[in-house]
Amino acid sequence: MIWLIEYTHYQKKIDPELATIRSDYLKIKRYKRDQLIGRCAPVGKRVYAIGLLRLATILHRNDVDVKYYDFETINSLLDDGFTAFPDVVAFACVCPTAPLCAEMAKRIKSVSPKTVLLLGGIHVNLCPDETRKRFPVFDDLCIGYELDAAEKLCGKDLRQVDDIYADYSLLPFPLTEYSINTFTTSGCPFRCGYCSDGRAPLFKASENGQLNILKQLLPEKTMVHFFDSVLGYSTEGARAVCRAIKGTGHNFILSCDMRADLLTKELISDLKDAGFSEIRMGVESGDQELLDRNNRTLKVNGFMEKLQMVRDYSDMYIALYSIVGLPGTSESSVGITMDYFDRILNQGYADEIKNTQYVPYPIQGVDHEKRGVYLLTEDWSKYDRQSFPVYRTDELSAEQLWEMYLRTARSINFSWLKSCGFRSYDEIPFVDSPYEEYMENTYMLKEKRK
Ligand code: B12
Ligand code: SF4
Repeated sequence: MIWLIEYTHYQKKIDPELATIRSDYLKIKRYKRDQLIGRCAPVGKRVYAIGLLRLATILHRNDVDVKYYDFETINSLLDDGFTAFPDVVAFACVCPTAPLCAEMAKRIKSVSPKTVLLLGGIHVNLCPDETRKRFPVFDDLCIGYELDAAEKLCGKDLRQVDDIYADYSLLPFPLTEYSINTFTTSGCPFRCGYCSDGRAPLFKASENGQLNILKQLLPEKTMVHFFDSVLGYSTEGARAVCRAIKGTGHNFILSCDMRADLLTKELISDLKDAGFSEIRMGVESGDQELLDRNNRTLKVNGFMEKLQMVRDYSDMYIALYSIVGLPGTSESSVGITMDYFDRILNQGYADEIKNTQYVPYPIQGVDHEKRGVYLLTEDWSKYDRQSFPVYRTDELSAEQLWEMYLRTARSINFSWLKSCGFRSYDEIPFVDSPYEEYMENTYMLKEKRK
């Protein structure tokens, strides 16, 4: 018997100032989305790891006795004195949860010394040697993807299953309790300097994101997000995905991540036709020099043209991702970026800008110092996008980076508020609840706004 434990998200208390900024952000977001998209079915609070679920499915289809758990359940079992752990327990982690998996593994080892403990997931694939060294509690690491990873996990050759899918019935809770993420392709054919998605192998999953199955399990108007690094890998690939999605006859509210330079007017119409209400694109920064330094090929002007094209050919909600703290960030680049974002929001080029922090995740063979990034702590549990920076750059200290992150977030909120016609957060008409997104589920926003 093998137990798989999903530990790719976790609960963490965030800085009170950031919590205030985020709660303002979620308030405007609720208002704006209600206006432009309308209400969706209630959002589930749980998170599943579709990669781990695919492994569980491969094992199950090969008659391996396997169970998928979330980390909260295992914590409760341990707290209650449970000792009957199976022969093998394997964890899926991301960088900040690797130390948490190790803590849990130690607790399991202490009550069930014979259980073989394994660690897998994206972080293990990106940084195997250092992870092995730091966490000797694991009997082994499971490096690899899909069938290859499943074989390492159970230690035997498995029957080839060429149509790998995620069997949602293997999840411990009903699917309606989860927020729904899906994908059609893994990995990314591009190589932006700040991102590791291009290091995952390219492989294709179901072209319609399994909407044909999800349709039978979820209510109408459920929000479903496609997280492909690059939808369909190309414009033509994305158009094929749209056709496949349309063919399912779903009635969901769809969003997808999209690389702006792939957009054509035909693709925009196809996205709309397939039922996409929202597209999310990386704007990252408004400073061309900074973007060049980080290998971003799409120019600032070209990006604006793409936004205009989406406006001209659809009524999709446009959300943008920005990153503060890329190598080369300075007072001046942050100033340029805040002005640029103000223009984007107030001239109606986009409906939302999500502000995140750059985090230099450890990647074997990559020397961050060569890019002007110097790590200040080796504690991986702090490597998340909401905590105080774990690094400094040639140009800025960690304190300055943090201050610029908060300043940019505040400025985006204010520009956004203004673009909605309000001068203060109190002017936003009463909404029953702030917008719910995974941040709210996983980070504890206990601090109230003063
Ligand atoms: C969807 C997603 C989310 C979703 C859902 C997470 C989930 N549980 O699935 C949400 C929005 C919740 C999320 C949150 C975060 N995420 Co995220 N997320 C992704 C995303 C877009 C897709 C992940 C995915 O499902 N990939 C597809 C599957 C098939 O691949 P996979 O997960 O790698 O799994 C395969 C293998 O790794 C392996 N495998 C996986 N697990 C295991 C376990 C075992 C035992 C074995 C043998 C093998 C194995 O087999 C799988 C099948 O092939 C990736 C980026 C990307 N495009 O991959 C980022 C990514 C995984 N996220 C990342 C991060 C950092 C986070 C956050 C920590 C960010 C933050 N806010 O600080 C948060 C978590 C915060 C919190 N407090 O909860 C990073 C991880 C970086 C790293 N080096 O660890 C990534 C890579 C993004 C990036 N480029 O920086 N995320
Ligand atoms: S930022 Fe986007 S396009 Fe660039 S490597 Fe990452 S996923 Fe690919």
